[in-house]
Amino acid sequence: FLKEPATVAIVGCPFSGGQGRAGVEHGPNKLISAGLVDQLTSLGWEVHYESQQSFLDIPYNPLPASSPQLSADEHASATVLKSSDGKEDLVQRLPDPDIGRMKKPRLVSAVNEKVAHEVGSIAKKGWLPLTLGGDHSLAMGTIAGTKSKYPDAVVIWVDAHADINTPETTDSGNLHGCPVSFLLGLEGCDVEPFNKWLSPCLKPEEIVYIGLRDIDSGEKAILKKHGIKAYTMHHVDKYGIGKVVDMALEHVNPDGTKPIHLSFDVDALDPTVAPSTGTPVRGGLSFREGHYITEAVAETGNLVAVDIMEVNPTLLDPRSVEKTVAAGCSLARASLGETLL
Ligand code: 4U7
Ligand code: MN
Ligand code: MN
Ligand code: MN
Repeated sequence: FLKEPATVAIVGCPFSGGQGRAGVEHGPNKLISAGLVDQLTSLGWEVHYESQQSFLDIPYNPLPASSPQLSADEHASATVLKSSDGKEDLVQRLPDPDIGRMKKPRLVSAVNEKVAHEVGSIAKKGWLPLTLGGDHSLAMGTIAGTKSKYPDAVVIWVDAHADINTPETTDSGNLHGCPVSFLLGLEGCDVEPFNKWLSPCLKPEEIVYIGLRDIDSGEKAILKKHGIKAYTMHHVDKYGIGKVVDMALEHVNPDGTKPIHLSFDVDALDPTVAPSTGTPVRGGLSFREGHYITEAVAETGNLVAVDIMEVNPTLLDPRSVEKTVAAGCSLARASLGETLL
């Protein structure tokens, strides 16, 4: 089965700035501690993992949790010590007030610009970037990175949510609900600071959704207006996951020749399967349905990038965390061919 690329580079993104619940920044470390590197090595992949991306050198990044408590104002602008590769530096923390409805726009933008470069340079080596989130705003960067190497890449977006709000339609202001709009360049997305580095790189016919069940009314209008194909849980019930995945692949990749970027939000899974995530929605994919998607994508031989997003190991009880982390690792392995004969 193993076609090129047979080298996977894990990009750990300990980032939570695209949403409001702390803890999702611990997702990558938990997935790694669960043994993901060895697991992927056992599948025959050459695995590169050089600890996590340092986002501390981004001046809008909030202070690490270990830092002394500061008032909100101090927190926004303090000059603090960071330690990276053992060295300590002074970092000026800049305030990051809302822009319109968008929360933490400068931070989310700066982190995603880095992620785009990182994922892009991994892809350009012919390796497969496996990004561990972190919140799903990071897909702005991962997909922009994939597109820089493979301009014709298509996206399979597995999620309870469509993540296609714009800076104008978002009610929450959380940018993890908006990455798809920025990638498509929808109305209202040509805004600073994002437009300094991110230009529209995805066409509406190059993305397909599976697993949706919580779509905002503004998002429904956007999906309709742009004719974006979405297989909701209703379709999974009606046709079964096998047919849904066939139809989804046929939609984005009718000739079976295009590179595929799989962006998997673990909240697509039912909360009984992946409870430790920030925005759970009942009525989700079963363990097998989720895995079936990853296996079918692996089987195409066209997979070039994977995101496993929104694992929040600080939510709920230890058993829930263990389940969610195990599911995340297992989805990553299945994407990289574990269950293919
Ligand atoms: B996730 C939401 F309003 N649509 O915009 C929003 F329901 O990456 C949720 O899929 C977004 O977890 C969820 O805030 C983003 C909300
Ligand atoms: Mn998502
Ligand atoms: Mn989601
Ligand atoms: Mn979520």
